[in-house]
Amino acid sequence: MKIGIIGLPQSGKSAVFAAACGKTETPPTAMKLQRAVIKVPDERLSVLSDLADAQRIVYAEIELLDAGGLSGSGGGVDSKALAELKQMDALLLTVDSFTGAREADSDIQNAIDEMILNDLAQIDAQVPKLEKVVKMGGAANRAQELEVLKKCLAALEEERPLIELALSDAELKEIRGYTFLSIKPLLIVINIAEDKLGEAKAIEESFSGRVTPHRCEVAVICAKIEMELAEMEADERAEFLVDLGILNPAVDVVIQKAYTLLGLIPYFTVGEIEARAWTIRRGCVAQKAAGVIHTDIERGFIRAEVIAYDDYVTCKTHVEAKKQGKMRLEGKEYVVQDGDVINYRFNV
Ligand SMILES: Nc1nc2c(ncn2[C@@H]2O[C@H](COP(=O)(O)OP(=O)(O)O)[C@@H](O)[C@H]2O)c(=O)[nH]1
Ligand SMILES: [Mg+2]
Repeated sequence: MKIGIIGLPQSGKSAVFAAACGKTETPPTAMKLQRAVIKVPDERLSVLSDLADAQRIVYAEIELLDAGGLSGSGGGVDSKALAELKQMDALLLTVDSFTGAREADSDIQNAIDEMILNDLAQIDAQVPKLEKVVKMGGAANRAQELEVLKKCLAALEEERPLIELALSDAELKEIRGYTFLSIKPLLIVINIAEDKLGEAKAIEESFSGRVTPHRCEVAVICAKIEMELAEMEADERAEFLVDLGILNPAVDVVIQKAYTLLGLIPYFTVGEIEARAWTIRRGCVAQKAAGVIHTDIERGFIRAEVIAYDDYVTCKTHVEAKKQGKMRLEGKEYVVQDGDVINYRFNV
């Protein structure tokens, strides 16, 4: 799962990227594309790890790309960056709200408009071609594709991002071959000044109400402080967080929101060796979820022993959970829930 960071030059893209990777320095601007695999923070894993006395924790991961290239600045779009962005599963837009020199609302709107224009150019060229094909009856199975494209075109012409259409899975499948930008889930990261941290919550609320199409989220961060946090030792960081009056680094919240926005949830496996998060799509059933660990487990699936996270924490061990009737035996069609602790019975 890949997330691309976009935004105006100097809006804090590289700062957010660095903080998310636990790096301390922003790289020279000449280095345009940077990639990193980052861990999705989840406090539940350390709780589980402690309970089971596990040797290690394995977090869920997502891939982050500091891409630039699409900014809403109206300037030319870097074609290499754009090609990369089209491959992303979601976009993260950083907005400068720390210099006081910019209007966050219009920066957001401009970035969304730029995506819309880009998609429009792609669709505009495609619809007449496809209409011809369908009319000639050459490819009956593409009539549906044309339907969906027209629906998209209508939305774009009304200057609405495609994500707002909330297309069904079947519709999305029809246009899988296109790489639209405004269809990607969008996380807007408002980058505020250090002295505004106290207002972070209020700022977040004011933005969530205004600029949120379907599957769009807002997070507020001071990227500069986040980079400082990333630089610190654990003790020092804990102290600093207390001083700031917050529980977790804001960048953790950003990563968690991005993960959720992608429609992903984790389930856990817990043992002496490791406490581990496995990533599935929300709505995934037990047998398919098993395949994330190993295709053998999916193929040979018999039952899933499932303990809800809270029950596990209350009972503290698999054995005790079983004794108290908190371990459920679920079949292959069971819809796995966020935080389920699972042990598979399988046979290969
Ligand atoms: N004061 C302050 N400066 C920031 C913040 N975030 C980024 N900066 C600074 O703004 C400049 C541009 O940030 P950078 O991440 O390189 O922007 P990019 O061009 O979008 O990658 C750098 O000098 C950062 O140190 C912030 O939250 N507060
Ligand atoms: Mg940069």
